[in-house]
Amino acid sequence: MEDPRVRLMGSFGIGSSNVRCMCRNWVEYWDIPIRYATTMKRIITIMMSVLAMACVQAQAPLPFDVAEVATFDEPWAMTFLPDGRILVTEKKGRLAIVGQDGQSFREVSGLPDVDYFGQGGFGDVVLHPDFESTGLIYVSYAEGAPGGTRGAAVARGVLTLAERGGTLSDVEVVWRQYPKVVGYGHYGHRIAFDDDGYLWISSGDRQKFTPSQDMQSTIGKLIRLHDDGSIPEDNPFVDYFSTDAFVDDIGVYPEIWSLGHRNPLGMTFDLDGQLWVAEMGPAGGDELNRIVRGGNYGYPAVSNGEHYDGRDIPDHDTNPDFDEPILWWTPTISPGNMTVYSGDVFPDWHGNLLIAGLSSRAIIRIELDGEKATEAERFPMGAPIRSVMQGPEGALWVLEDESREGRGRLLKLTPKN
Ligand SMILES: [Ca+2]
Repeated sequence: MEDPRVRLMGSFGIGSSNVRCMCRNWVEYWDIPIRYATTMKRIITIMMSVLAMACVQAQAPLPFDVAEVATFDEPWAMTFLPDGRILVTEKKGRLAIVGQDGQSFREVSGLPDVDYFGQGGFGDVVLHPDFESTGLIYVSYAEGAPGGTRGAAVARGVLTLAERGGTLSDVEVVWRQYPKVVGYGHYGHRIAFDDDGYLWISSGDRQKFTPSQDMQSTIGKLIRLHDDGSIPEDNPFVDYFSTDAFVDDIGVYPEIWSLGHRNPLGMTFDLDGQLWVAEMGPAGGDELNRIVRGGNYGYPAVSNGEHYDGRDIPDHDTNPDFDEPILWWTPTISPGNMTVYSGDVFPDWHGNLLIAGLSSRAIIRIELDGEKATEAERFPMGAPIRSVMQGPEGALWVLEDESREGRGRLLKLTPKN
């Protein structure tokens, strides 16, 4: 979707002569008695000036310089190594290492096989919180299974860096989405660690709708685990079998932290440790959710969007049993990922959320105030944005996702002087 504010400007024009001209036309068209016309004209001129100013602001030049660093084939995610180099995943299954100058391009071998098709393939990459002592990295990917079924999986392995690249060894799968289903969409599979070292995984609804409300499935959920994949005893649903007569005590529900998610692709903790998730809505209704323990975010029972075939989905405000999004978007922004900005290079953005926008082809800046969130700014980038991350010095690093052309650039954003 294009930025609606840019559309506004296109339809109204911003020059003062346009404003005057339109006012005259309106007055003539509506045949307003002449004694009101001057006042009306003044009011409308003021209104149009305010609108024009807003439009000018929306069209203001980007507050950062954009430098192209490297080019990748369908890049999906990135993370920074302690030595400053960047790990970049490509959906077809490659894990690349590249210097911040775009040079010294290397590959990591020993990765799990990925099931590349549709939205599936290689996904996220994050370092273990104690990477420097453990060497562990975590990767997510789509995994094939008998019968043409698929599911998201998260594996970890020890990354050994060498002159000519890197090797992943001692690879073990720490989580698998359950159950595996047919289809190629909505894996989710964003990975994050919190300050206490818990492993968080977002699990998409696999375009299957109702499993998001099914406690015997990890589809459409947020998952919280120990770093080795074991289940924390204080997860909200570990004793769920005692509250539901139809489930036994060997289900997958102990992994679940929250439910009713659709395709959560953005997941990050703010500077106060609060977890936020940005997820793709259906036709309309993309969401920014503030995650609470055991929360139910309503999909597919409620959504501020509708089904793609036009069928209605009741809006969130029709059912207070579900947790409402803090922000939602129609037209959609299509969040690719989300990060919190903690650097000093863009001081005004400290503590803000930044969302990579795919269909919106933009970076969206969100200001937080406790439990509230406000869209503060939207930076048009001219391409679908898959990922935005903060680098070690506080600059922003961006991955484009021009999957149709089979290429996507790695960009570095620094403040304009
Ligand atoms: Ca709706």
